[in-house]
Amino acid sequence: MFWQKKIETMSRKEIEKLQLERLKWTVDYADQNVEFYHKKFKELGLSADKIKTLSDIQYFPYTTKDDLRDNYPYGLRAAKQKDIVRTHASSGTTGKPIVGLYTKNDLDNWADQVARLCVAVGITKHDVVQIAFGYGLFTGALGLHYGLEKIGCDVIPASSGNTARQIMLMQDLGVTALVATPSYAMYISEVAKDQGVKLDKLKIGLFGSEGSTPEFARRIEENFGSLRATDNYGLTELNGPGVAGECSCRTGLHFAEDHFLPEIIDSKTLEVKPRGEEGELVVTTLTKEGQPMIRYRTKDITRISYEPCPCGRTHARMEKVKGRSDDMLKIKGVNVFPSQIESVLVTFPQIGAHYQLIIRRDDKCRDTLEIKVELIDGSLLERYKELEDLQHQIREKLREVLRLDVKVSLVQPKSLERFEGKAKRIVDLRNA
Ligand code: DLL
Repeated sequence: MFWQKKIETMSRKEIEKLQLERLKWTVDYADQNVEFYHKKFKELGLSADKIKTLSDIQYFPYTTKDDLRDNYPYGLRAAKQKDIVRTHASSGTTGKPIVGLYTKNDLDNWADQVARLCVAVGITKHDVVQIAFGYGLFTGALGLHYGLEKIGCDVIPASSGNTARQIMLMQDLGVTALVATPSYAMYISEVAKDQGVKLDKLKIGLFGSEGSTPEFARRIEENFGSLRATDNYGLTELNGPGVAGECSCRTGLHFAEDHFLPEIIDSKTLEVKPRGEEGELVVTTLTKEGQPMIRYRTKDITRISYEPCPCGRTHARMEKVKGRSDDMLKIKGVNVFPSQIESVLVTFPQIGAHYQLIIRRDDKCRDTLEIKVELIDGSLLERYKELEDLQHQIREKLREVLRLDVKVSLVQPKSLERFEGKAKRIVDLRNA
């Protein structure tokens, strides 16, 4: 089943022709409308008419999350403010988010990109789909919502949390597909299992926004019974979900190549890697009007295959994301940067500068974060009331900044490991 069969099954030659046209348009549009790009291109003597083939994009400079942050909120906006019809945002290291800006055309294209990947895994207008992503600035919920609505599904905007109610709705409303992060889907499935509730009407899981191994996905499937877990990928900087998604073959995520031009680079040398090699995904938008991105460095590690897929789709397939080249953590769907944690910890004079972040997966398969931090005065460990108060204050402040509940453990002075080179503060015990 296809959403836009003609586009999804174009020959490689046709795809590349379309990409080249759109690439020239995007570069020219960014040059004309975004001072940030205009300045950079001018310095390097670059312009759209220098682009003769797709690989000429490699001469253009990268765009990074820092560029978005430094130009927050509107420095990379290309459309006029009166033409922006939606703004989303995702958290960043400094507390300032990065924003996603959409024109009416962007929203239409976005809904098509999402509809396409949902249809590719078998969603039809007869499906009843529960969205268990948090509605708000996050792109996940509204992104999936409008794509699914465009297909004609019955969309239930349940939002995240209140797991007992999620399960009740699924039973009562005959839900056939679930949108969630893989970890939340796992949690829902465990609770349902504990309650002895059978959710066997559920046939498709549209999971994304964080990585999950195929083994993890299989466990979700076992718990639910009849559900097939599928993976889709995207980021706020590139609309949100809809950049790539699995088809029913589940042998990679088809990249929406008519809207996005992918490259794989070496994160250290910044050189473009040969086709098929693993590296950091870099993406140039091809149709985006609100905030076009030229060679955006996603920091996500993957590889891209141009081999034909048995499903008949010709768009390249991206391997499941292996990890990030930077150290952003994603806990219960929330992006957490170590530097955000550090910025909170340093405001407490009672604690030292050394800390450790321990990530575990609890028995309900949710990721948890423990922050170990050293006390300046070890005798506080014997003064329980004071110790508890301090722990509570730190936790509250972290909750405010991260919007996440974390465990704080105050430990003896000088008890944490020291490093001579780069500190390794993250201890990931999820696969231990
Ligand atoms: O997570 C967009 C999204 C929402 C995608 C819902 C799919 C479903 P951000 O919050 O900006 O946007 O986070 C983007 O999350 O750079 C990846 O590191 C990670 N990520 C997103 N999808 C996947 C996935 C949304 N399927 C960052 N597998 C990205 C692994 C993913 N990582």
